[in-house]
Amino acid sequence: MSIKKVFLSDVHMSTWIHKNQSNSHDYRWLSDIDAGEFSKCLNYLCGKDEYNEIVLLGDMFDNWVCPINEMPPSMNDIFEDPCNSAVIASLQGIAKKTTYFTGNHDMQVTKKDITTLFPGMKWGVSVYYDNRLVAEHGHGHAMFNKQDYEDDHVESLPLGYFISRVMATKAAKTGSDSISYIKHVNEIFKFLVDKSKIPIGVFDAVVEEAQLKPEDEIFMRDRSSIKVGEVREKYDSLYNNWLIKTSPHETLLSIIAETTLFGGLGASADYISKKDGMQIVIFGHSHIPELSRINYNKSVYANTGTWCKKTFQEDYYISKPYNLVITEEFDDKYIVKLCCWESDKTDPIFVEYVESIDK
Ligand SMILES: [Mn+2]
Repeated sequence: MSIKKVFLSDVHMSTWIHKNQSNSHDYRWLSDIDAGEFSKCLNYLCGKDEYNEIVLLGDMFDNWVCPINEMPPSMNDIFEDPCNSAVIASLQGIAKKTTYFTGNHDMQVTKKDITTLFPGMKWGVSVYYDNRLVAEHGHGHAMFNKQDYEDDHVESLPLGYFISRVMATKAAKTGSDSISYIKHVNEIFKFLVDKSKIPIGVFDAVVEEAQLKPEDEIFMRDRSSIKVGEVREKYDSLYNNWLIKTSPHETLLSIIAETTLFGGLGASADYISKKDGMQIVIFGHSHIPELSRINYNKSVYANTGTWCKKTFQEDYYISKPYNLVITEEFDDKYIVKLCCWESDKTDPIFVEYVESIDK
């Protein structure tokens, strides 16, 4: 007998405020087709008793991807939007064997929200531990996306929140993909000598791409607003804050985590594995499904990828979105599988890569 666990993340259920206006493109990351496939996958997992536990690893909901000139939706607006009702019903069906962890795009979701919406679902506190397996969304290792309680930033929101708002503004205007900020981080990281300028350099690049000006206003949930130029000033010291609070090494890793260079978020997985003796490290967040060896080949890093086809980073590892990570625990070993969902198949969970690791 083995214990099978399923790890899923980055579904990004949202709303489309402009949907009744002809001058706006659909800026949501999760399309209606993606949502339909995710719902079908959950229903499949619900009917299979062999999957003992389901771990939702963050960014299930999303109130970050919203143009700056709109007041962002409340979580209730997202819960009640008919475009999410099928997925929510499917999640209710598997609630009793499921734990919910927040990511960055759903950091405003509360324990009360989840236990009310999904009776029986467990609320996970920041990190999932099971012996020497650790799983978390991963944004806590990334410079632009870790929640910041200490500094006088806006509503404890990280810089990544404003990057998402700016990219959504571009997406609403032009209909083009909104996750291309990774290209800017890659470029700026490679060529900039003064690393402390990276956060503002990336923010400036996305602001320019969205054709915004410093005096443009970003509408917030509490009906206040903040100017693009003010955001730039408030987060100017982000890099130096990381240096003060962590170490030069962790600061460097937190930038690498925002890129696709040097292993991206996998470099943080390698660091955790070595530091804490973890055999399996599972992250989401990057939208890059991955299964690789870390810690001198002694440990495994898996990434749960995404269910949003249009944000899928297809240059890496596997060629399809709709990803799942499945772990199977035996007395003496773990098997970790990186999978894709293909609804037209007899067994719709298609195993792309497998790693086996002795306990
Ligand atoms: Mn994320």
